Amino acid sequence: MSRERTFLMMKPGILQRRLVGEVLSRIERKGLKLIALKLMRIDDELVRKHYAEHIGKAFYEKLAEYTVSGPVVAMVAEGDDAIAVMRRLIGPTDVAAALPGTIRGDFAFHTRLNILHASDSATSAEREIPLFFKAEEIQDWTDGNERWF
Ligand code: FUP
Repeated sequence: MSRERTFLMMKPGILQRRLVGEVLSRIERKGLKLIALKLMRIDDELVRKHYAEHIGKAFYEKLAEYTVSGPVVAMVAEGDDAIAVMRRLIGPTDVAAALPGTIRGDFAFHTRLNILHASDSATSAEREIPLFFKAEEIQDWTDGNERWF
């Protein structure tokens, strides 16, 4: 088990469908600690950097267009094994395989609109966090519980 930071991004559909509070509450209820959060608009350059691994794939253009189509909520959450915990909470990329009880299982019907991004590895998190946040936008705080672990 290791203390990790993960980058999360609610895509425009979450705001359009007024699901920000619902999704945020699931992340907090699980126990992840939010250390950065902002409502922002992504431009074409940032979407290209964020989804660099998908450039050239058949779905890339529509994915990029969708991601810049409205504001997003960018976040950094911290916790033990935060990357794997968040991926399980969200459910698989293919929404048809996402089980009820997961965020994608409960709220996403199309894979392209699968509503929430979460880093898939520590390497991805290290690359993604500075794309969206300056160091001073990240709050390093403790709730005191760390001493029990
Ligand atoms: P994830 O890390 O679960 O968001 O999955 P990926 O990085 O593989 O995919 C990034 C985004 O591309 C997803 F949000 C949805 C979109 N996508 C498609 O539209 N079609 C696909 O076949 C795969 C992914």
